[in-house]
Amino acid sequence: MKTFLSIGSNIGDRYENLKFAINELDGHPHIWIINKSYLYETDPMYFVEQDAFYNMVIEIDTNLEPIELLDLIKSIEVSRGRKKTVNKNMPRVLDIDILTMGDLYIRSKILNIPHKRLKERKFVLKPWNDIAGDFLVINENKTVNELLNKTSDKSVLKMILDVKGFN
Ligand code: PH2
Ligand code: MG
Ligand code: MG
Repeated sequence: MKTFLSIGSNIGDRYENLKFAINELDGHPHIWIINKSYLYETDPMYFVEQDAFYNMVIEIDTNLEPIELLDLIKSIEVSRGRKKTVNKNMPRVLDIDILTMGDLYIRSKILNIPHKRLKERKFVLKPWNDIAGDFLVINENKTVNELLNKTSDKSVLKMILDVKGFN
C-alpha cells in the first residue's frame, strides 16, 4: 500500500536521527522506500519554546496492516531513545507519523489516517510537495500542492543542503 510518512527530530543529532529512521524502515522485510523529500529545518509549531526541527516526508510501499505499521514506527522511535512525555508537542529525538495509507480512512483513539493536522503544517506539506504534489489526499479531496498553497501556516522552511548524500 502506497503510504506517506512524516519524520521529525529536534533533539540530539537531528540528521542522524532521521537517517536512523529511514534505515530501520528500509531494512524491514515488508517495507520498501520509494521516495524521499528534501530535508528542511523548521520552526517548532504549537509549543514554540523548543529547538528547531529537522523534517522530511518519505513515500513507502508496505503490505503491513495500519496497526502493524504504527507498532513498528513506535518501536523505532523508542529504540532511538524517545521517552514518553506527559504533554503533547514536546521536544523529541524522533517522531514518525503516518500521513496517508492507500485510500484508508481511520478515525480511532490510537490511529488517525489521514493525519488530522496535516493541512495546518507546512513542515509536512512542503516536503510532501517535493515528492507528491499531485497526490490527491483522501477526505480533503485536494492535492498536496493545493493544500500547500492554501495552508494558513506562514512559516518559512529552510532547506538543508545535504553534504552527506542523504537524498
Ligand atoms: N511536531 C510536532 C509539533 N510541532 N513542529 C515542527 N516544526 N516539526 C515537527 O515535526 C513538529 C512540530 C508534534 O509531533
Ligand atoms: Mg508528530
Ligand atoms: Mg507521532
